[in-house]
Amino acid sequence: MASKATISMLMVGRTGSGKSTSGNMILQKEAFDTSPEFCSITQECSLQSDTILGMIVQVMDTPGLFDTGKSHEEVGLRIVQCVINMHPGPDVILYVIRIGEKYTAQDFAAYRRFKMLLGSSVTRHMMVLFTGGDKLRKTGTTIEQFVKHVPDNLHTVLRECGGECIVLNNELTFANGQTQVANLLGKVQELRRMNDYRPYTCYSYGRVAKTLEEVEAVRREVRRKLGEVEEQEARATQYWQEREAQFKQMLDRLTLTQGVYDKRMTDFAKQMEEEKQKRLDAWLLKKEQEERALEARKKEEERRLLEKKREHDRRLRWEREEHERQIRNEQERQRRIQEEERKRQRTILAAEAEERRRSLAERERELEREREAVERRLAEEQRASMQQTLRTVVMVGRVIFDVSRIALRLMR
Ligand SMILES: Nc1nc2c(ncn2[C@@H]2O[C@H](COP(=O)(O)OP(=O)(O)OP(=O)(O)O)[C@@H](O)[C@H]2O)c(=O)[nH]1
Ligand SMILES: [Mg+2]
Repeated sequence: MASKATISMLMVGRTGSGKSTSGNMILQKEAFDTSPEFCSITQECSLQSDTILGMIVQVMDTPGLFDTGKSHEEVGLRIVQCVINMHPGPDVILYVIRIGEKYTAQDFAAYRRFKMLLGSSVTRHMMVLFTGGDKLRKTGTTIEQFVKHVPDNLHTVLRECGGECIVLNNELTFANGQTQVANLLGKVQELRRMNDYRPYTCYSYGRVAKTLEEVEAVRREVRRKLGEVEEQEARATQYWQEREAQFKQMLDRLTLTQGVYDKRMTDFAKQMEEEKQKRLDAWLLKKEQEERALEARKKEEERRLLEKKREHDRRLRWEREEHERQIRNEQERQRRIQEEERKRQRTILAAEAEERRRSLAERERELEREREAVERRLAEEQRASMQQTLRTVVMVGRVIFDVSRIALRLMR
């Protein structure tokens, strides 16, 4: 669902009705090119936006509705593409009608074609926007008084578009027109609220046509729908003409007076018009029901797809969690293996250290033994040398003694 703070509007209506000028008034700037009176200027759809009264307002301007030099199919295709380009769709479609210009049968036919192209449910998002509010002011007429005197077909349009309408005086400056823009935005917001803030979505044409084949598919659908409307209108006209001819024949046969004939003719024409309208209404109602059914089917399909997607997401989430759990388990297992490996390494190192310590102690003991053996040998050698010295001293003493004794003897 689009943001409540963003409003997207689609302007449609006959050439010169004031779509671009109204778009400029709404956006409070010269966003779109406007045309001099009765000259078709807007050839392509164009989207402009700005922040107005704290809301982001997007306005899509369109070429004149089925009344320019272009073929109905071309204009229809452009409008349909405009709508599908406004993904997810416009919140409101402003059907612009100029006050002071006759609302003709062609205008009504164009409105019906538009409805047929986009589906009858489009009227739930449509509002009539009357331009030329300055004319009402000049004549001192209120919009309610004006609406009372519009032709029947325009009454039908107003009824189908919810009975609410908006008036703009585009002769005002942007600054002076702020109040009427605020009023317009208020009514648009009210309509959005009634539609639960859901924009109009063009189910029949699917997503935005990008490739030539997709554009061609949209064109075919537009052609088919326009063909249906034209066929229906032709059938209605033919039926009416036949009935009129029958009636004329009947009247001829009855040879009624001119006055009675005229009155009956007028009544009959009115009756025929009503009947034609009724048949068209019934046909449109049937189409509307078909559209609704199609829309409901599409919604159901969307809901099913959404459900499937949710299910898929749930499964993915579960699989991801499962995968993460497995990763965690694997990490835990690795950690344990590493821990055990570290322990094993520590035990091996400790055993090696103990072994080395033992061999060092052994070596120390050996050295100690060797040292003691050396000391013993040294001590023995020392003793032997001392004994030798003593023997030598004794011998020398004896020699001295013997010499002394000999010397004494000699002296005696
Ligand atoms: N007096 C008066 N003139 C208006 C008003 N709104 C629009 N116009 C005039 O109507 C003429 C046509 O207006 P545009 O906005 O170009 O009409 P359009 O519907 O965009 O026409 P296309 O682009 O040809 O389809 C311009 O000269 C406008 O000045 C209004 O409220 N009052
Ligand atoms: Mg224009």
